[in-house]
Amino acid sequence: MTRKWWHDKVAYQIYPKSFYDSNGDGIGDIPGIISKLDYLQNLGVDIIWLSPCYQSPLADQGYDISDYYNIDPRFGTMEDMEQLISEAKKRNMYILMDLVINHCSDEHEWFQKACQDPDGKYGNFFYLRDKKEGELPTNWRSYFGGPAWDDLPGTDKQYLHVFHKKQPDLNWENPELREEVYKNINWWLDKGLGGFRIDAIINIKKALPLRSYAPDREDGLCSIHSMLQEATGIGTFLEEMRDRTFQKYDAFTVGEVFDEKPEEIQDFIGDNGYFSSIFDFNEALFGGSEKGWYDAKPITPDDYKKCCFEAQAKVKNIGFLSNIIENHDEPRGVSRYIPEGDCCIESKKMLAALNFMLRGLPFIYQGQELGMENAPISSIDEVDDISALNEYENARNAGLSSAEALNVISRFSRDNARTPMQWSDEANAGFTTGTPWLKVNPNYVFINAKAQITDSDSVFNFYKQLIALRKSPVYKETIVYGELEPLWAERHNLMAYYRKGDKTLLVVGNYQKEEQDIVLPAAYKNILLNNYADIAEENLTIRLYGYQVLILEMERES
Ligand code: TEU
Ligand code: CA
Repeated sequence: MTRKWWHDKVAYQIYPKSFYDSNGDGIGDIPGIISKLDYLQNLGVDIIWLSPCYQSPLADQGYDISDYYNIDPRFGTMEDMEQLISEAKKRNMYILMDLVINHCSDEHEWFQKACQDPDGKYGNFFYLRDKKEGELPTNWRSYFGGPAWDDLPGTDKQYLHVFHKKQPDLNWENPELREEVYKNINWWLDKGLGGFRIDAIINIKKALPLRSYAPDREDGLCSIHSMLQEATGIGTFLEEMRDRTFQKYDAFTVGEVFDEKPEEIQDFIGDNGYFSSIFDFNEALFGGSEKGWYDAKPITPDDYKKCCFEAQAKVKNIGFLSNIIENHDEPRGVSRYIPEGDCCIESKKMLAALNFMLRGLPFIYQGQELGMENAPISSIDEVDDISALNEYENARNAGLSSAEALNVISRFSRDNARTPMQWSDEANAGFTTGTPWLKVNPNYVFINAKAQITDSDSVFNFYKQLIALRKSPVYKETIVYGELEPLWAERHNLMAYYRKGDKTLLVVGNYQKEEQDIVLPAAYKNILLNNYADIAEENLTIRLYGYQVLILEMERES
């Protein structure tokens, strides 16, 4: 594996709308991000991924772009963006933007022109089909519910949108469209971006000719996955994109890739892969159901461990996974992966260490470093997320009561991760002096950055230690490149693995509130991290406290 400049880095995702509001309009913005760069530098972050802040009607919070060359005024100006890039550079940090190229907004000029002249140049930028009475071009169900086809305004045609109807899919089969995409990517890279996080990329290749598949719900529609499973040849597009853009700049790219097959790992993230890295969604996808959120199965500690190890085994040392416990589409990791009722400082730190020490690139989502939790909702009217609103309907249609459906939504809503960042115990968690666009989680009075920065036992300072450890000259080689080898994989509520490089490290977490004994295979040399003040040991036996996590440097095996 060729070594790359980004391998030893730590990445952090910012959801601009909810990070920090600099002008009191209740919406986070780029000047707000600039003012918090020192906070991120203090934490130890090197790479910052911004969720979209391009011009957008915000139907899907910026994942619906109406102008790829402009910043939405709600987030700031192009000068602000340039300043962010240069301020980051001064701190040896890199900015990644979100590359949303499966679809644009229906308010994008291309779509407007397609409506005016569907048979002209821009009609071919989209998937258009003649409208037939009582029959859709295909029976696909969009990810956000309902048919994936809608009427193309002012015409006798329909257009495809695998996400929301305000997100028309771009036709990647058209070379003219691809040229426009590459031009835009290079334009941004010329501004000094470090690279991109690449949105929903697996959807760009449709199985042709477009056709219907067996329905999988009462609505007679089928999941987009039925089509994607049959689609082949995405590699041709991704190779072309890499060669025409990222490669020339040695940019870092991380793909939002689902459903990749083991034999495809090399193509995606091997040397000269389509992307630098892809996210590991194995844990997030666990328990998911074709029927929807209401039918999802909760994940146990043993499942969590198994998912992590599976993902690691699939990638081995072919490339680098990007490891997450949450992002802007998922519930908070601590609320999801820690058994109900057990969410506390110790268990949050345990989850942090188990995830952070995996082989790959750690990504922290804003507020994760504080142990931010899911947000309580008391009524469906409080929900903003279009995906959650659809899943609520879906659950109701399946017969759940409104209280039951609300319960489902509060577990999975994307709003859980989108509530404002908790900076302090002042009004609105110090996020804004105005009215926040989304309700602040009331627990900000005790979970906030200000309190945690000065508390040496805080989750924040634990993350800071984890980051420092990854960067320490002594352990870096092992933590970044060392192999991962599971230990005691069959033990219940225990997750342990070695990282073996020029040093041998053992990471072990007691994934339950009850104590649990382990017998070390060999003596340890150093305790690199411990979420408790002490360690209960006798010879090689350690009695782990509830949710205790240890990172031990072991004696080298001969
Ligand atoms: O998400 C892609 C994706 O596959 C979604 O279906 C995701 O699983 C869903 O949001 C869960 O409810 C990306 C972005 O991360 C997401 O925020 C956007 O809404 C979506 O693409 C469309 O751009
Ligand atoms: Ca603002």
